[in-house]
Amino acid sequence: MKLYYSPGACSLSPHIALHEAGLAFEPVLASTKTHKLQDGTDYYGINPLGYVPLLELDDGTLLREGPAIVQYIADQAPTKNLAPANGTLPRYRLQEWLTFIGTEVHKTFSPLFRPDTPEEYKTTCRDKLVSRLTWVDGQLEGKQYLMGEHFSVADGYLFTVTNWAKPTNVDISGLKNLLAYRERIAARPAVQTAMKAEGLLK
Ligand SMILES: N[C@@H](CCC(=O)N[C@@H](CS)C(=O)NCC(=O)O)C(=O)O
Repeated sequence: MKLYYSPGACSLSPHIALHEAGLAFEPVLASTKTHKLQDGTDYYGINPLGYVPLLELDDGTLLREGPAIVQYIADQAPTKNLAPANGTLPRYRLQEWLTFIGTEVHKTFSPLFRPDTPEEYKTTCRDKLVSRLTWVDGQLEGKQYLMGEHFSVADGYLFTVTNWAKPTNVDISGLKNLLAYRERIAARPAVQTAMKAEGLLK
């Protein structure tokens, strides 16, 4: 498999999932700025949408969209318990989290990275993020992970997008459960390996 990624982008979530799953893969850097690979290949020729993550399976099949990609990865390593079994209520709970993180958190951060976003709208995004993450903070009360006692691919995704709070000036300093949870995730060997591979940690 190949994972097309950009350092620190949302592709860190499947990057973490691949290491948690212990699967063999090749990371391929695709710049979200130039939309080129390191060898100069036009990334639009591989993913016409131009964004990461993108997972290329061994038979050349391309899988897009972070929440779908991390569930695919989890299902390749069922003994690692990165996602509950398909068709069970806990699996829908995981999908509920992945959808929430994607639509309510990830995509509210995105405008904060764009230089052309009006400041007024950036304030709206920051307020919405604090409100959504305050709700997450309450959900984490008394829990190790989003799904309870076990780390799941939703945790890798939430960790990835909340990494962006600092560079975008979203104040999560009062969210004690979320901060403690982030420390727990950051300490995981697979998370450290993925972050080192992306040059985010020494
Ligand atoms: N819907 C996609 C969104 C992915 C996305 O927003 N990727 C960003 C990085 S976090 C990106 O590659 N942006 C560059 C671009 O859109 O050209 C998913 O959830 O996988």
